[in-house]
Amino acid sequence: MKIVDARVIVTCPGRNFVTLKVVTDDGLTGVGDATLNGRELAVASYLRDHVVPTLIGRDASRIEDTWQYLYKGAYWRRGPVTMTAIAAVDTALWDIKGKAAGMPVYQLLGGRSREGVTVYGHANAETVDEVLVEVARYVDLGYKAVRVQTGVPGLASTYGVSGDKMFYEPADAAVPSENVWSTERYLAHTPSVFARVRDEFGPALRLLHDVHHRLTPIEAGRLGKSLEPYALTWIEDPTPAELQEGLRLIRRHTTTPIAIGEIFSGIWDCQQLITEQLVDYIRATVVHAGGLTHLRRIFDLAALYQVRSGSHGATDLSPVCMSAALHLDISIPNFGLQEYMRHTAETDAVFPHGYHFADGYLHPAEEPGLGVDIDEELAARYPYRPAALPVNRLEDGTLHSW
Ligand code: EZ4
Ligand code: CO
Repeated sequence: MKIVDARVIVTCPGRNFVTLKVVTDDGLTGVGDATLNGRELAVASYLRDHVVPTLIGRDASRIEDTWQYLYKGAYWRRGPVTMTAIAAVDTALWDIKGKAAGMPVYQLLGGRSREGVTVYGHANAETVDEVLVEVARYVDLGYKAVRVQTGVPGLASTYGVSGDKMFYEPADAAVPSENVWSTERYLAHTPSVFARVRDEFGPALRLLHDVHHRLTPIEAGRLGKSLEPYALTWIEDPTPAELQEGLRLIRRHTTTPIAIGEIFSGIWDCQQLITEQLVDYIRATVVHAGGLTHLRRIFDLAALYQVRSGSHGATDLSPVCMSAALHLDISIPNFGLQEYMRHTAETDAVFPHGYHFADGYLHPAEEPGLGVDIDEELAARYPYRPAALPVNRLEDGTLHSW
């Protein structure tokens, strides 16, 4: 089963996506997501110029060996561009493996460990009154878990809060737009949001909140402590995590669970977070953390330390990534939650897929492989448009962590 072709497809059906499509000599095809939000063309070039030439003629059945070849063979290890490119190849090869075996990929990963993949949606609005309406919309759709974000009084705009509620897109301008941040205003406001939401929806609804890396560890400890009465399932990215030991300080001050990892590219970004039990959920995902092969390695390590998965699933992760993530989610023993931001109808049309949402759960496709494809003709109608994530400044103009 030799690889005879590998195409890098860049398309923008409402937002940019990069996809790798691998073709074998016996006519099988596999797809892998290679989208790195705001840095898409760097990965497209990495694949086209440096990876594709090494794939032609390679045995498509050798998934692990190909992973090691691309990781060790490049000399330059890790990093989001490299790991996203490796992820695309790895995902496409798993897709091909499933098709060759005549099984959905989750069967090759050990079969089902649960009936469905519990997902959470994003309720966001400027005010608390408005966000209650958004939470209710998700509850009416059957969601068991909802992430809640509001604007902060006194701040003009806040990352994670947008006009379009179901199809939120943070990469909103070719040159980054700018938000202003105040930790003081945010910490004063946020507990009142969750007091209202918990009071309105009762104890069973799982509530989450994303801090988007805005706080220092001691500030995050204070936030977690102030949210304890409202029993959140997690606070996400309370602080940037390059300094893994920094999470110890948060742990000393709060029992609010912590989820980190949407920007991680591999196991070396989180091995201390996991082995010291400094987080409760690891949010790495297929496309940015080296594909199914490497993400499974991270989740296996996490299982030893009672850390669950909570994979990133925003709109910049294509339906190809979501399809792959669901096969892992349904099979691993330590699944926690899966983020699920809905894609637009244009995106869904470019990426026909077999997964579906019902009553708060996503269900992976049952056909052989990952159960997702890219319509290349349709994709060609949507040329790339530069779009970057916003930056964040403090009120005095200091560049701040987003
Ligand atoms: O900022 O996907 O939890 N979800 C998030 C997302 C991320 C974007 C970055 O590309 O934080 O909105
Ligand atoms: Co996040």
